[in-house]
Amino acid sequence: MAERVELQASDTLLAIDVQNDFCPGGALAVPRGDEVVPVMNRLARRFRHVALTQDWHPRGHVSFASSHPGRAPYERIQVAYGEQVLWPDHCVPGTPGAELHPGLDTLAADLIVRKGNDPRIDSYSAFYENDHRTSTGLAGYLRERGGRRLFLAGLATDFCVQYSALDARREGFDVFVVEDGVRGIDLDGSLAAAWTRMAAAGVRRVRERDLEGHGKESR
Ligand code: VGL
Ligand code: ZN
Repeated sequence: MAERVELQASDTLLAIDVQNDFCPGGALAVPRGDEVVPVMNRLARRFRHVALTQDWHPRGHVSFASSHPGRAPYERIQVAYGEQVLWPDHCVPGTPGAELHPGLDTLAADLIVRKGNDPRIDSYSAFYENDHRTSTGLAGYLRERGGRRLFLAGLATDFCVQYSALDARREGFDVFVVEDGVRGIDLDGSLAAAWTRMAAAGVRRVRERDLEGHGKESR
């Protein structure tokens, strides 16, 4: 059942990894990933607070298959903090793939969080790197600003959106994922598993049209 949600001035829109490498033509293209851009732009106009994330990996990053001789993208290996999926090189600072999608309206954003900048640790989540211990500081930033509701959209549903949503719940936020504002990679059923795990954690699944009102006007 769709629920209707009235937007409030203290709500934050968290736009996850809307970067060229995750869009068609990019190094780690999410099918139809670019379709989140117009949704995100419409959403951004309705929130007082917008934070963006960028996946940001130095060359030789542990998550790159190219860093592990003999390994291919989408294989899994064991690293210090557990299992790691190996990816094509992506979101390397200074490359066009790391840039936010050129159609994304970033002017309203208060903050850009970059994650995965440690060559030894991957970071799907906007809050914690994949060792689940190293914080990006985002939870503290959001708490200091006061709101407790986060609305997530972006790429990819089953990786960075999912990990961010689950960590946000652990940090005590009320979390909504805007389903028409996300697209998934779907590696071995990971997309359905992600929705199941998010629901079990109390993440609420909404559509753009279920959101009512305008956080910007309810000052
Ligand atoms: C992502 C795989 C590797 C994502 C980032 O943004 O979902 N997925 N790095
Ligand atoms: Zn990455």
